[in-house]
Amino acid sequence: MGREEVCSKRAEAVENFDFGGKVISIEEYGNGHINDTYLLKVDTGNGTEGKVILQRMNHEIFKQPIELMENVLNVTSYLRKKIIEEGGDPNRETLNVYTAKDGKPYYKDSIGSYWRAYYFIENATSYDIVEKPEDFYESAVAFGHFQKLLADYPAATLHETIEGFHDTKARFARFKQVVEEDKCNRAAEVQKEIQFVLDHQETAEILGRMQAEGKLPLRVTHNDTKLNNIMIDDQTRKAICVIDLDTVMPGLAVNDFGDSIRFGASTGAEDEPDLSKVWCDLSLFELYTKGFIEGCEGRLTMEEMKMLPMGAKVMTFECGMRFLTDYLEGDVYFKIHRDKHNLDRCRTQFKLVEDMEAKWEQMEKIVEKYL
Ligand code: ADP
Ligand code: GN1
Ligand code: MG
Repeated sequence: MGREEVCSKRAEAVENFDFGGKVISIEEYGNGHINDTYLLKVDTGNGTEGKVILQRMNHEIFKQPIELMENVLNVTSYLRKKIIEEGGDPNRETLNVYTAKDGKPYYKDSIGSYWRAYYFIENATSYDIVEKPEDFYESAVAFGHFQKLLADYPAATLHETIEGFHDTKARFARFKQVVEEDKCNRAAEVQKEIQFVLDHQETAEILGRMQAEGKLPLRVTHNDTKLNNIMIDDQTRKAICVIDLDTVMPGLAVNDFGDSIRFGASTGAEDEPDLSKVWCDLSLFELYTKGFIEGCEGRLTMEEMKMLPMGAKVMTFECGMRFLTDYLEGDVYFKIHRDKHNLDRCRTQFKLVEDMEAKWEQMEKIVEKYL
């Protein structure tokens, strides 16, 4: 879609919601890789300016946006009740969806794109890198707590918004197929990275096998627990709200733990081109471990806790493999902002996997301290 068409469809979407005043500005917002996110400023007429998050959902990736919004509404209204029971503020501690003028929790524009809007969470920030270790700890408590709040949620009623999202074994098989096809003739230059994936078949299979053997339970999980999917209060520095609920589905707790580690315990950005800056910081790993186990409030089994380091390694490996798959396919999934962006991202993830392998015993010892 061209820029003009985007603007016109966005304007159409804005017209079809009531944000309580006149929309006075629209800007692109955030660093998500999937949806198109905009910040709207609204003149509410009483001298105050309101803000709204408007998103064009990625229909290529989320094939059933209506089902997805059903999940989001069901999960957020469930969370709302739990948050009230705990004496919290449901307007800040969970996402709140705007209803479109036609009464639906989304708007479908005239070319079939789906738009949704969230109440803006004021005085809070989503971070792309750990600025203060305490923030990372707080995010761990919040992601653990999120899972605890949803522990009794009727999981069977959730739609699977992306099939096999963390089925690492299936992603491994698909990776091999993509290498085989090599549509964009990029495989020759990334032989080292391809070999890295092929050497890690066991990493791709272990968690799925343990789940099938009943050693790891399926729970309602977030499945995309990177630091920028949590809002941290600017004053209290508490992680107040888990956002980006598009992938809330039954999954493994160790994967929620692991995805946070791969993003937040890295000493470098996810797309850092200089790999000498990228390591797995064990003090951050420890802080997150402590916070996550606390946040889950005794819900994790002993086996799950023991497998936390494996969750970190598997999620990091899987994400690297996904970036490499996308690079080989011509950058069709993740948004990129420069040439070889997905390749840079893939390399940071594999560097982290190697570093975790080198630090494996230390990671296990850290987890043991909190069992
Ligand atoms: P994506 O799926 O593309 O990652 P997100 O839903 O995570 O999209 O949104 C992208 C960014 O927009 C977030 O990282 C955050 O900075 C901001 N954001 C999203 N929802 C809200 C909200 N309700 N209030 C304030 N900021 C938000
Ligand atoms: C995507 O939507 P966002 O930017 O929070 C992706 C995650 C990846 C992540 C890598 C639906 O997350 O799975 O781990 O990029 N989300 C989806 O940064 O594929
Ligand atoms: Mg996000």
